[in-house]
Amino acid sequence: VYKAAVFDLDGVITDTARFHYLAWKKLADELGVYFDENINERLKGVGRMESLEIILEKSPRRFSRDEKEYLAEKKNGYYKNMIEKITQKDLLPGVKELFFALKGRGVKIALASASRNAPTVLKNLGIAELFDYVVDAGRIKRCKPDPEIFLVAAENLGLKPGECVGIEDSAAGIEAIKRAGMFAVGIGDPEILKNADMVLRDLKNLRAILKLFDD
Ligand code: B16
Ligand code: MG
Repeated sequence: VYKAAVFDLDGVITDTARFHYLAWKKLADELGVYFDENINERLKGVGRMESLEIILEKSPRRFSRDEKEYLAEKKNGYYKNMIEKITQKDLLPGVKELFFALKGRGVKIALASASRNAPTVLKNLGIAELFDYVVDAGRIKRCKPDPEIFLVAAENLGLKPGECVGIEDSAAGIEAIKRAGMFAVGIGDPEILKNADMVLRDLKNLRAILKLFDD
């Protein structure tokens, strides 16, 4: 029986992917580098620097380490301005209900987001205090699909990975959960999330998830 739910943030709890996209798009336009929603798909669940590398693939110019750091910082500034406006209304459907149902069952809740801005987003969503543990993305060395972030979450909850359910919207995230040895719930397109143990369109289907913790 599972004792904890380890959530991804972007695309599961709230749709910050849209803000990441708009912030990267602004930077890419300034650089005159082509960027679209398709390329953006590859950025999901991937860290800030790794995302920048993907965007710069389309540039004929080479950038130094310092320039890249400057550009990543610039994008982060745009992103931070955007997430300032996040409120409770930006919670995806079913999230709040699921959290309260999990709490009621004594199930632990953790966050495994690659975003260094995750604590600000949780605070603005009004759900920060519902988490038993939030992984500090700045301390994670290897990004998803590496299992590190999920393993750190389990360890800090004092649980074995096999006692945890991971919930993710990206293919890289599902791979990370599976490699960590957790049960993987995919949220979104079953085609993209085919390696998940269970796929749901969204979190509105509370019963399907809660069943994992009741058996
Ligand atoms: P930041 P997740 C990820 O969040 C995003 O999916 C990804 O697009 C972003 O680049 C990454 O966080 C880093 O975010 O620049 O705020 O540190 O899906 O792991 O919750
Ligand atoms: Mg995500």
